[in-house]
Amino acid sequence: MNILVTGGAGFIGSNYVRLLLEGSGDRVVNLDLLTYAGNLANLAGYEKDPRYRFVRGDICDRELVRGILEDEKIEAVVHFAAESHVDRSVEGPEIFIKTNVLGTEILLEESRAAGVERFVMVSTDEVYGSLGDDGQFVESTPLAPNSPYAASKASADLLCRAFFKTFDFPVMVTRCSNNYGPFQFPEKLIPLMIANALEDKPLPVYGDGLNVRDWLYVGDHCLAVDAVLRNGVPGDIYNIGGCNEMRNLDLVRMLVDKLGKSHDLITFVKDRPGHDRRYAIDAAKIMTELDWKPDVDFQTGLSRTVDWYLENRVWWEEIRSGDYTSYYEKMYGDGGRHTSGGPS
Ligand code: NAD
Ligand code: TDX
Repeated sequence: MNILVTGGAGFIGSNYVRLLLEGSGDRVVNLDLLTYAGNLANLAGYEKDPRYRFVRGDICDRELVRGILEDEKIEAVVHFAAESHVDRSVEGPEIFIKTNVLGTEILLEESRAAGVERFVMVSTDEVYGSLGDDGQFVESTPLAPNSPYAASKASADLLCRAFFKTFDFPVMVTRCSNNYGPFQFPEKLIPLMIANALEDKPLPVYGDGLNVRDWLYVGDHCLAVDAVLRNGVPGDIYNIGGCNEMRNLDLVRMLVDKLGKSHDLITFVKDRPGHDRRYAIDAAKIMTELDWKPDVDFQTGLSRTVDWYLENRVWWEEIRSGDYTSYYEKMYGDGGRHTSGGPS
């Protein structure tokens, strides 16, 4: 198959491109703008693979998208490209609407015109909003996004529904829980805590630290997306989850222990506005219909991840010494989240 992967230089996208190049005979075109989150180092070594082509460009560039779809005779699209960080969407929602909503619409429209046969939209569990102490999101849970990021993903997710209902365009939507693993940008919880701990810097836990996330190893997410690409039913939605709920504070403590650091590094900071309390995914549908299940248990995945960040210090040190420094200062420095909260 000729597959267009968008956002293939990011965290999940690069893991997915690697899966395709190593585990299938497919041709892969990777369209990525290389924003702050895109990094060609994530796919170092694959540039020379004759089945792989990288194109630097914007999914909002209609002519470019059209050209790639035609020239490469693209049969399937797997759409990861997005602005992906909730905190950044609180600071500046506009780019989230442009990339996540308009970009998705352009890809859908051009893919339909080009006769693309399968389109996977990588959505997120955040479209469902927040849970209380009980319950899990199922595919029919009403969408109730709370952050600008989540609202932009929900809009894109619903555009996919509209393209299926209106045009019979063969799009499948996945809604996955929190990913972790190699190549995750160190603004997200797990890599941020690992990198800070390794540099003996404070570990900023938002609010009381009792918010719950369901963690899934990135390789398992990629296998789930691939199962949906190959065997998913057009028009269907697939929840993907790790069956692995953790409170943020417990997770941070676990990381501190794995790294042999002091718990005194843990610092409670001002909460994220609109912070969703709990996510939990019922992934029974993809497990029964597509025979997928998470393979990597959390302790194994977390140790693997910690080892990767230990062995690839240059990768994250370079990121943290660039533009990211000013982001970090803005978010966590004076005027940012330095005010202490903590469990009551
Ligand atoms: P990421 O931020 O690491 O990567 C996003 C990639 O998209 C980057 O390479 C970036 O350069 C590229 N990109 C951004 N704007 C672009 C544009 N206009 N045109 C082309 N490329 C552009 O994100 P991630 O964590 O790998 O997430 C990938 C996808 O998975 C996103 O759609 C996200 O919403 C979804 N998702 C992520 C998680 C998670 O836990 N990280 C969970 C569920 C769903
Ligand atoms: O410094 C921090 N301290 C902290 O307590 C950061 C960065 C996060 N947190 C908390 C907020 C969340 O409760 O940790 C939890 C996880 O935060 P993120 O890593 O920012 O992830 P989250 O907001 O849950 O969203 C992620 O999962 C769903 C991805 O970033 C999204 O792209 C995906 O859609």
